Amino acid sequence: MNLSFSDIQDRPVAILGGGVLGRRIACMWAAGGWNVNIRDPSAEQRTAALHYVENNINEYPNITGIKKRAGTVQAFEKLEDAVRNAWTVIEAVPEKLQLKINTFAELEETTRLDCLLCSNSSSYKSSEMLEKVKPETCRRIFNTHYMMPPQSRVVELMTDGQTYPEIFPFYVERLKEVGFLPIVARKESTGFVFNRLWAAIKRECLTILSEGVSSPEELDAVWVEMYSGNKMGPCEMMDAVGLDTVAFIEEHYIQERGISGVSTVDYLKRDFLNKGKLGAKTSEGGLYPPGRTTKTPSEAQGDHNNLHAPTLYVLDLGLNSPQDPIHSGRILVGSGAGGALRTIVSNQSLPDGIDVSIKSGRIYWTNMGIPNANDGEILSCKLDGSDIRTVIPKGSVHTPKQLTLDPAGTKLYFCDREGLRVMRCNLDGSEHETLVQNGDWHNLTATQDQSKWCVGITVSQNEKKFYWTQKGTSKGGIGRIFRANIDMPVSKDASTRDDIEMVLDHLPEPIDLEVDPDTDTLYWTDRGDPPFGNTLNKIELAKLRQPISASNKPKPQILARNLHEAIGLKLDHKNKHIYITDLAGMVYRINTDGTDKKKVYDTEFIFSGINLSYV
Ligand SMILES: *[C@@H]1O[C@H](CO)[C@@H](O)[C@H](O)[C@H]1NC(C)=O
Ligand SMILES: *[C@@H]1O[C@H](CO)[C@@H](O)[C@H](O)[C@H]1NC(C)=O
Ligand SMILES: *[C@@H]1O[C@H](CO)[C@@H](O)[C@H](O)[C@H]1NC(C)=O
Ligand SMILES: *[C@@H]1O[C@H](CO)[C@@H](O)[C@H](O)[C@H]1NC(C)=O
Ligand SMILES: CC(=O)N[C@H]1CO[C@H](CO)[C@@H](O)[C@@H]1O
Repeated sequence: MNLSFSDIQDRPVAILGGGVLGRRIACMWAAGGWNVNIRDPSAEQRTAALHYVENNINEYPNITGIKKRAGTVQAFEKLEDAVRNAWTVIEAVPEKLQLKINTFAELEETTRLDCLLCSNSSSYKSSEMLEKVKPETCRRIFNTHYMMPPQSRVVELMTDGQTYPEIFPFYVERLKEVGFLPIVARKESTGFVFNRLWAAIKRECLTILSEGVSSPEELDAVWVEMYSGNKMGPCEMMDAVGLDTVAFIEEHYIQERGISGVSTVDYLKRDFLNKGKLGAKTSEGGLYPPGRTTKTPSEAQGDHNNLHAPTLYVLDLGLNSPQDPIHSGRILVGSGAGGALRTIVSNQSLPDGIDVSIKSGRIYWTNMGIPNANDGEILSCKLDGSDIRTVIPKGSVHTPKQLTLDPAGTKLYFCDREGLRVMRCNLDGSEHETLVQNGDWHNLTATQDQSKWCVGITVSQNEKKFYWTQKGTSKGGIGRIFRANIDMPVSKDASTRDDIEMVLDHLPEPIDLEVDPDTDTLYWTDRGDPPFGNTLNKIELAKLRQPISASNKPKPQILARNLHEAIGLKLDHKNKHIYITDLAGMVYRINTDGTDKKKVYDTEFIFSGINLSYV
């Protein structure tokens, strides 16, 4: 079927029945910009419907958030007058099957051939109303079951078994445009979606009452406490709780009642548990894809949301402190779901890179110190911020930047910007060694050459390599990413090693890096100028293992734009999110595929590094 907006945009929506629901449906469509024809045989109902619209239509946009120039609403006695030129007819006549059958026969005669014919019936499938219509007409008939707009805006759509499938996405769009929340039943089903769910709830309530287990008052009190205002549906809730637990609980009912587990436990095992999909606690997801139950502050949050949100550790450079911008850096602890940011360490001198090891129970970070002085240091503390210890003392590192634990959790790798080098050491600072040396930092000319400044670092255990950025001048377009082997080549040192490969060049200004071993992908932030800078980028490592030539230059993919001096990034493997910090005091979260960029924190801080844990 050929569906196009331009064919319908000047045609009315027709509603058969101007009762309590019919007039609300009319008001929704009209407030959404459509001209609406109501048909009701009763003159009194017609007057009442129009009066309702007149009194209420201006309030609809406040509730739906849809601000459009309202269409007109007219009421007709004769069906033919109301539907003649309509692009859709919504039948809301009394719930008597024979009446519905006759209505569709009449609509076949009176509507245009492309008019979409909808039944509001909730107790009959539209396939039961097709007795008197031709086969072609059956293909443009379907159910649209409205709840109670404008407060309850759900509309359930369902095929009559023969409906053209392309009608559904088209109709869903039209419904969304006027503020409805459409859902489509994928096949015919008595009770659609909501009423089946509701039936199960009613069934269990009655069973509880019939067994004398509880009273209506207590049952309702528990429901109100658990669900009213709890912005979480039962499917999200099951994911949050864990599908293994849900199956375990249902198993008890199966044993005790002798009921079948085919569509509950067997279904969960076959489609989810056997595939490692245990819900929000696994990176495989559950009923929903991973990350779904972890919400950002702008989203409605229920009691069971965010059970699997990561704990975030972010560094504030402290530059906004009027008293002492150089010694006011801090470590803040927050959550992937937003909320309070707690300071656990303060008075640091320009902290830049952070890593957390739950295994060793400590946080490690770099303090750059005064950028042109040889006074950087690396410190560690317990997870609560206490017991601050020196890992690398002042004088042994010039201006340390991003810092990362290797995946085994035994070595700290870090870049030293004005020190022109990449270094590593054990967690207690022992075996401190230089891995890459780009020049002599004692030489002022050399140390001011920004193309030699090492900034971001990540370890790729699978490849036995580490990657680092050399950002180049500010917004200079001469940023590069390099890699070298974790093991130093025999009889070489940091200045003479011959295994260094440049894998990407001419980047705006790349900063922090992270390798995802699961997807063999390299991610990095870039604080250069748009369109390619101030972005989050990724590239498949496989592309960097092929021979690179002028004609075969690997091209990064931009996942997020419009950051404000992007610095830190951190992959959340469990939720399949990436967190990004920037100097404008923002923490953003996006999906690993680049969709759904959301703000988690919007602060007055100046953020550099970030790390996370699941505690
Ligand atoms: C549409 O369906 C609802 C739910 O079954 C029902 O309450 C309502 O009366 C129907 N609409 C109209 C206008 O008849
Ligand atoms: C709804 O919005 C209209 C137009 O902006 C305004 O005049 C009216 O006061 C609002 N009503 C309520 C209840 O906020
Ligand atoms: C941080 O420094 C300020 C000013 O020097 C001082 O008042 C404060 O006690 C220090 N805080 C900590 C936790 O050391
Ligand atoms: C300092 O570094 C510059 C640039 O790398 C070099 O040309 C110069 O020879 C160096 N000076 C000394 C004294 O080594
Ligand atoms: C850079 C990085 O990923 N560092 C660490 C962040 O925290 C997690 C969880 O504690 C560690 O596994 C990472 O190595």
